[in-house]
Amino acid sequence: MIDDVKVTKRIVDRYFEEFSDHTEVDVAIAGAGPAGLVAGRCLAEKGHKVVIFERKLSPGGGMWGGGMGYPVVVVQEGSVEELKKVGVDVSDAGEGYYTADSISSVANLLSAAIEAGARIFNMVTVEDVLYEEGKINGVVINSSPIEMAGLHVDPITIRAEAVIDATGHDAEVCHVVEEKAGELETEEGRVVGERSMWADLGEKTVVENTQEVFPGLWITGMCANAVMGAPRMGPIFGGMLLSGKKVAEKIDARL
Ligand code: 48F
Repeated sequence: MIDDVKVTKRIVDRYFEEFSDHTEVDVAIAGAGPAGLVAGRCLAEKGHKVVIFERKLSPGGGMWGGGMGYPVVVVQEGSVEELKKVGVDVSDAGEGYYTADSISSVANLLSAAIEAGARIFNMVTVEDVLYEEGKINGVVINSSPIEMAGLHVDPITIRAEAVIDATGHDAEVCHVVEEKAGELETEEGRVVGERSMWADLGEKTVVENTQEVFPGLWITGMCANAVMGAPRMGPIFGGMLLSGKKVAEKIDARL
């Protein structure tokens, strides 16, 4: 016989045990798009304790829908291995372009991050940072449904050695930091905002722009181009994957 209350208790007990275990981590990542997922997987593979907070119900960010809802993504030479190594079936479409099913791409990136040990909590929004003595030491989170309902409920705090802003086009964590903690350590000192589509340049700059922008705060993926005022690139994803890998390597070297 199935006891409904036992089902409830199993859910609550497991959730809070796992949540409590991730209140102090090596790396906290805001956003489970492709860049955040690759960063989380690579850091977990290197033995770091990683938590990823994703605002939406479904992690995966902007990768599910491919281009304009056609569920196919493009990756290019030099990044195709990043999809192959997590088990995505990639087709050579000629002239250095490769295609993959976008749903399979997200599913495999997600599964690989989880298997490596990165813990993803969905429906959690990063709304602020823990800022002590000149350094970002964690993230301040709230339940996304609370945020969406506009309820006046105080958030809670997670401590982390390093925080990654992987929130994509909106660069949400960086915006909070520039407003509340101080200038970013970039040439402009602030989030410049992304520029219009130019895939060739955007794909290069997204990797170059992957960096620490404030003590303890790192940027990856589309967020890196948004912060630095570089172009968007549409449904080509190689740069996102390489940026996630790069931020993981940089943080690993620091921790
Ligand atoms: O937007 P997203 O996929 O960012 P990305 O990993 O990849 C960008 C590409 O998808 C695409 C592109 C590529 O060529 O330009 O847009 O850089 O994923 C960002 C994730 O962060 C979540 C959001 O729901 C999405 O899943 N997110 C955004 N703000 C917050 C957040 C927040 N404050 N707290 C938690 N999650």
